[in-house]
Amino acid sequence: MRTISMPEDESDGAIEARLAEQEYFRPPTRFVGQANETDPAVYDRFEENYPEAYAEWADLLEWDSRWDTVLDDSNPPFYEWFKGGTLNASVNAIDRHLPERKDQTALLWEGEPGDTERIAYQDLYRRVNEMAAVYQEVGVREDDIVTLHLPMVPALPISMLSAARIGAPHSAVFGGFSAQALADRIDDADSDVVVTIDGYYRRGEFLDHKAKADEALELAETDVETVLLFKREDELHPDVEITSDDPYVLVDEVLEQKQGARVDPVERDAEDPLFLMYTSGTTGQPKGTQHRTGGYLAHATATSKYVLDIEPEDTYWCSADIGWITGHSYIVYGPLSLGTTSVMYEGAPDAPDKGRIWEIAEKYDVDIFHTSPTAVRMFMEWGEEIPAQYDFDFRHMTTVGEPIQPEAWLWYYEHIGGGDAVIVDTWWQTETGGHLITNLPALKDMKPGSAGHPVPGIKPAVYDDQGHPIEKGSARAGNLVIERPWPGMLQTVYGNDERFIDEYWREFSETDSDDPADWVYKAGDGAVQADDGYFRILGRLDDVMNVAGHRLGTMELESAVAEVEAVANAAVAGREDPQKGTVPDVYVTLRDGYEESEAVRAEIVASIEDQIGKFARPANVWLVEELPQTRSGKIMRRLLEDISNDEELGNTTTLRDPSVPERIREHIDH
Ligand code: 6R9
Repeated sequence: MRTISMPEDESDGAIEARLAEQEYFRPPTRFVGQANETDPAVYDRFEENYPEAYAEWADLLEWDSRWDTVLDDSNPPFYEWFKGGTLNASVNAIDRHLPERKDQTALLWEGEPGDTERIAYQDLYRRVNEMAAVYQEVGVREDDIVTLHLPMVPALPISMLSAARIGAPHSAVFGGFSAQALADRIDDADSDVVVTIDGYYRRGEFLDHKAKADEALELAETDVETVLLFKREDELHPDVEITSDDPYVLVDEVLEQKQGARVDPVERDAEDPLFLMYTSGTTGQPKGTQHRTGGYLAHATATSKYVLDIEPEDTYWCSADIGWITGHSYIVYGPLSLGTTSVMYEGAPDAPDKGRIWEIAEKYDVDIFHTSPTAVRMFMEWGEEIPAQYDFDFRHMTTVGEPIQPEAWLWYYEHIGGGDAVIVDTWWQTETGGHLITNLPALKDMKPGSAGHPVPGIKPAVYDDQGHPIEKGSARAGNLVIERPWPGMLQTVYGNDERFIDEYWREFSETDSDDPADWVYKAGDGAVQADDGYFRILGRLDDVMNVAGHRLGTMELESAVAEVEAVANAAVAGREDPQKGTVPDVYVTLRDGYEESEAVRAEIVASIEDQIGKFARPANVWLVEELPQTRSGKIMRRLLEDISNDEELGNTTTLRDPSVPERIREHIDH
């Protein structure tokens, strides 16, 4: 792993000296004194009493009827959690807080232009009930899947919670995804109701968002019956048009008839799905990660309480987008189930200037701050003078989504945390629902660069490629696996149990066994476990890239490139990037009769933007004469990665023509 280069000034030396002499950092006393989990026995309790101890997590929720069995593992890997229990997620996030905190702010939303909304629990209750009535009005019934394509506006959590209220699983598609990506997800889920908005603000510009839904309706095979359209402002944006034969319904018009409506929450079985979240895998087609209601909500809520240390009185801000899993678990479901105040920000961190994040932190007196290493590296590049101009004081800070280099960690600790906030580095995945490897912050020392210890009851291990466990402290890296089930785990890949088994279980499990001990979950990440038990996560081992904390499949990118007429063959390699972690480099050979040109390059970039979204734009498009292929015709991406990262070439002996990589290197060098 490449490290970040620090600016050439005094702090450079100081930070390095500190890292060299100090491997662990004790959690600040002021934090420990008030933490939600201070009993070191919690680890042993969960270990000795697995899986029953997870009842403690479920007990943080309000159940309509209590479960009979904490874990039914009779049919691995189709585990069932809190079997026999029933509950409703919107009741847990809203209704149950009303007696005590109806006037407390639930969502504190800040628009990019500076408009704000404070939504108290009582307001959220009203708006979620009314929106649930809108869903019912347009014919959404229990178990129908509702697709949400919304930016960071209150309509997004409201649409999620109201779907949950009537037992309709939501499938939120990140707002930055293209029309094609939206259409693919609508089709895979066979979802005939879509929720969108006319537009939103990004760096001062109003982006027409409805245009993507228009196009997705054309592209999708599914006959979408209704598109519920929110408005970003009081009036529909003048550039946005609706014609009478569209399936569009203005949400506000229906809401007007539904004022004061109350919709009884549907009692959901703990195992009924709460939502789908599509994520990239090793094939071109994204997978619909299916999450259950009870286990997921228990996991998100308990980790929000014990890892993020959220109290109802706190103002908590996670700067992720709700369209990804981090926002689902740690902006919406976890924090609201605890009855806290959760901040949402619509726009870019540098709009109108690079102080925006800290200005919001100061304005709302944020206590707990949650962001990605990519953001930390960006803040670091912008300079510590910027946060220094604002008056904010975090008690707790989180990182998520990618490995954080010790230098970036230390900068975050000193310049954002002021040296007296605790930091948790949280490792988990869309599939895991909630944190799996991260410290309970009052109980374990911080170790920059390491995610830390497993969450109580979680059993991770590192295996070599043959499936043999690698001893901790051996300094050998291997495959990160989880050896037994946990409450927040995905139920399956939507509509495709086979793929669920193939992608996550087959490699390290005995798949014909009914004994859960023979089933091991493969995370797809590389990891090392040190002598002290701390896990360090190294990044993806499979064909998945982590670009600025966003997951992208190499195959997805390659199929987008292959759509371009001029392209004969395409391969995508990850290039390490000091800010985004990894960026995609595209290598392409052209079909006979096509010449290398800027136009072809532009077409390739445009195709990626159309098929996936602008956030997936490649760093480079290299048009080359030949790709490194084995004698059997397999493209060796690994070698391209060596070229992209200017590293020594790995083994080239299996190549049909071993001189190809060097020729590519020469070609792109000038
Ligand atoms: C929550 C989320 C999952 C992948 C995961 C890994 C990487 C996440 C990390 C981390 C190192 C951490 N990842 N957290 N790597 N340290 N603390 O990000 O979900 O979008 O599904 O990505 O992100 O590679 O496999 P998702």
